[in-house]
Amino acid sequence: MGADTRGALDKETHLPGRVMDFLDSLDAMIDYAVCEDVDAVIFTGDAFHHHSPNPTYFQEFGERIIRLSEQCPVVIVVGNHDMPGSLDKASAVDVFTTLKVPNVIVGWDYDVHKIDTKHGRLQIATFPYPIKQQFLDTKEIKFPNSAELFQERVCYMIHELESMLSEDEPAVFAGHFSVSEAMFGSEQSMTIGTSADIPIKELISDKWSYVALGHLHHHQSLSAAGEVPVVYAGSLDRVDFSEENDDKGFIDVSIYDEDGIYPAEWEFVSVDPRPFKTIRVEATTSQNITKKVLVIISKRDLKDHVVRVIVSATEDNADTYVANVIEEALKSAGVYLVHGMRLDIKREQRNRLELEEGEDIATYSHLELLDIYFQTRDLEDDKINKLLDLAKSVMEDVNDSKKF
Ligand SMILES: [Mn+2]
Repeated sequence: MGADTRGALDKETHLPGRVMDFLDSLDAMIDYAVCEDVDAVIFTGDAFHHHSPNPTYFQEFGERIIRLSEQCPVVIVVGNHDMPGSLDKASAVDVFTTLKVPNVIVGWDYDVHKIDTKHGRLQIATFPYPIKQQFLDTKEIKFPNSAELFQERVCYMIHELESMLSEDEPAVFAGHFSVSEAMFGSEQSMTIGTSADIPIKELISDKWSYVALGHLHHHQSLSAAGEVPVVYAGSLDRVDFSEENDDKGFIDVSIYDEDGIYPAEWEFVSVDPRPFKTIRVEATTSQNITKKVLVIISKRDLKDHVVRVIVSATEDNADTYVANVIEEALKSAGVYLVHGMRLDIKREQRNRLELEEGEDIATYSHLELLDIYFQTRDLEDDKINKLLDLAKSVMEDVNDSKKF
């Protein structure tokens, strides 16, 4: 919650529309859990975007976790976004432990929790986001091979947990980290150089019935047929436009008892997330850009969508782009949120960064300057957009001054 705080405020909660979208997705999951009478729920981390969430976010999240805990035990693994900048401070979800909320277990430690469900004992190993400082001492962090050492120790810890399991009860691994073979999105740029990427083979073990992972936003299954399922549920809603084409939801896992062996089956359940749409208009040869964009808008179903508009123009026709007319048309089309409007002006190729005459460099934002620079490199629009999205994440990350 709180990764995207745009959108008109909700009349009841006064929370931004996009925050409400994430809560609606959470509600869809809880409704399903109650309706299907599930035995346990595992939340694989990053409940909040920041470790000190706005109290209203916390209230809304907390009410939902309590409702869920009335259905069944709830295990919450601590993700990097939930973690404070210092190991002796509390995480965003520790309050459930402090207040001893029945049926809610916060996975702050590398540990095996034995949980009694309606259908018997379930072992859940929790593996919060591994922090370098926990696995290496200050001397080791400076070693040239510190990344390998870190990875080795995290893998060792995974196998330690395996050795803590009872053979006669099913076991689920619930972790928050990257797997080397996985597909990354914008979340990758947030942890470059500080995260331990775990090879998939370290998680493939007969000891686990199921390996539930969090951290990566894109839902994906990583193991081969016949192996234990290793699955990222993915984020419960779209975090940004890099996830425009991803469906969003959660995983329904069934574990069977076959004479002391506990195989699992799983399925992805969509929460029917808020739809996103990028309207990309190549208008470098148009007489009237606004007219062209309006025609495109009129042909699309944009009702209740989060929309961004990216238009390419030239210096000659750029003045036919009228942003507020386009924005009005989007509103009339029932768009839920205009997430951004960008006019890319194709200029003659330049070999160095040049600003218009009389323009002061200080009036440009860092992102705008990067955009201008990328244009001079003659990169494809798609590539520029990806780079700008990544740059934005890095800048936000620096602004957050997060330690890891
Ligand atoms: Mn994470």
